[in-house]
Amino acid sequence: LRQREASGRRMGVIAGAASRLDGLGGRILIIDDNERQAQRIAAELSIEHRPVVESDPDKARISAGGPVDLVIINGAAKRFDGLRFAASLRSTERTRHLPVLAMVDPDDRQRMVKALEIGVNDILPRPIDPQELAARVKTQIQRKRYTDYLRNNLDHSLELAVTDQLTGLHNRRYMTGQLDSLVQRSTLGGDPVAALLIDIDHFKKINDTFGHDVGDEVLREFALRLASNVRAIDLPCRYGGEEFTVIMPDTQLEDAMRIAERIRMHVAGSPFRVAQGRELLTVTISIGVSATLGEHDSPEALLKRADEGVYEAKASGRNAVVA
Ligand code: GH3
Ligand code: MG
Ligand code: MG
Ligand code: MG
Repeated sequence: LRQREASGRRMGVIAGAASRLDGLGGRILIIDDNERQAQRIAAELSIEHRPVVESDPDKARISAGGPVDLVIINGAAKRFDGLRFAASLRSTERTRHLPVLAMVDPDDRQRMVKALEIGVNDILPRPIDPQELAARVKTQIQRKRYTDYLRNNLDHSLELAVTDQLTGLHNRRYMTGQLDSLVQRSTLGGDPVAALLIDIDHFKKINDTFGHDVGDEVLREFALRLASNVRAIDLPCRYGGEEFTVIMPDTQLEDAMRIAERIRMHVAGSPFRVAQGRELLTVTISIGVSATLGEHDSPEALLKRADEGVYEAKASGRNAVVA
């Protein structure tokens, strides 16, 4: 059964990819100052695609920044330099990944070579043969769909790798990487890095009394309050379970203490509304604070001192900040 499930999931992935690849009609931007030629190409393409014609390069640039799947450009336009325009699409972030087909006269070897040097995706030899046009356009759009799909998936998995799914804060792995480089910079003579380690008080009791789902709600609400009470340069993270960290670049211990105290009050000061508003819970936290001490300090030692602060805060009766 497990094997069937696994292969079912694989099928799902493939079907998902395929469904993104079918419906190959694309938005095609034709950039050509030869209006008759442009309209002829547009008419050919309009059976399967949505072509738009621009004869003015400034307007074409604006259109290219919008939702476009493919650019067809006259490489031998009269009123502007088509190949230069194609090169500028390549050097602009927004249009870098757009496939470009350049219409070139096959006898014009020089222009042909230049087009390929610029990195156009394919050449459309003139005069344009409708079947060849359809085939080359289809190939480019198919590739575009697939690379878009891969790029979206990559972005998604990169985000998953650095984000805690329950709270949306940074996760421990991301925090550790950032902390390593910040501490290294500070030991080389940079400003101190401060760390807060925050542990929710008697969290087990919240789970035991109201259930794990309410516990999760408390974690999410806490994360919101945490994120809105630190500065833009600080990194709030879920360290694990009901423990959180805030990494504070360029921060002295005293400033970190003040921010920790502000967070503590914003948590203890107003109750958490959970379970669709049916419960109001007073939540408190214990915070340990530390800051780097010079050239021999390390991320591990920094976090250990913050952890000792948490331990003392708990021992002193909780709902406290200790450096
Ligand atoms: P203390 O004041 O000493 O910190 O007491 P505590 O109950 O908060 O400490 P303890 O470490 O004993 O309990 C932490 C609990 O957090 C235990 C664990 O089941 C719960 N927990 C960890 N991760 C999650 C989570 O993602 N969701 C929920 N709902 N509970 C979690
Ligand atoms: Mg704990
Ligand atoms: Mg504990
Ligand atoms: Mg706790």
